[in-house]
Amino acid sequence: MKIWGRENSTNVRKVRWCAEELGLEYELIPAGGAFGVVGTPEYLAKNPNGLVPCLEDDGLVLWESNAIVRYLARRYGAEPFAPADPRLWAVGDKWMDWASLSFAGPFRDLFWNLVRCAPDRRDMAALDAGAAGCARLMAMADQALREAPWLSGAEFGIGDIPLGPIAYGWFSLPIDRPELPALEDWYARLQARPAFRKAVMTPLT
Ligand SMILES: N[C@@H](CCC(=O)N[C@@H](CS)C(=O)NCC(=O)O)C(=O)O
Repeated sequence: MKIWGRENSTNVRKVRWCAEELGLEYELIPAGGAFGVVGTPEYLAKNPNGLVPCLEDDGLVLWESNAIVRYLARRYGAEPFAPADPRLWAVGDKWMDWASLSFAGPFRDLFWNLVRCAPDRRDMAALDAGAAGCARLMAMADQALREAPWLSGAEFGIGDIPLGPIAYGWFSLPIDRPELPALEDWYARLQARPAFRKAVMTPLT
């Protein structure tokens, strides 16, 4: 199994974390950002988006991080990580799509301006809007985590994966955060997982 990507990418973190949770062996091929590769004809033939991550496994080439997580869970996972009940899949799917679609804009605005931008080039309006957007969305996750221990329900599952790397960034950034006890408890339980520490808690750059 091969995964193209860079360790500091939120979307690559998801895929690596899932692979680590499942105990899979894979080769991480550095790509994206300073590594380049993503613009080469060979890479574009695999992933025409020119983005990371990209997976190759047993003849299958797959891009889109959530699709890769679902594939790995279905192919290599077992209960409760990969539940047989379609209703449990649906709960995980909902949080996966929500974390990716709703958080993409606010988290990018917050993270890029704080971490990847020189201080004198920061767009403070975008940064503030991103911080407010992330806080509002995290409060939604906190509410859900008051009702069930995991976003996936009673057990840890794929629904928890996409928010994990975003939460790592959010809890690590030097920003004001609202008090969200259920989310903090969930994040503490993520940090206790060796797979999370290995694949997600890499330097924030
Ligand atoms: N929807 C895609 C988004 C992929 C994406 O935006 N990847 C970013 C890194 S998080 C990327 O490739 N950026 C360009 C680069 O690293 O060169 C997915 O979830 O896989």
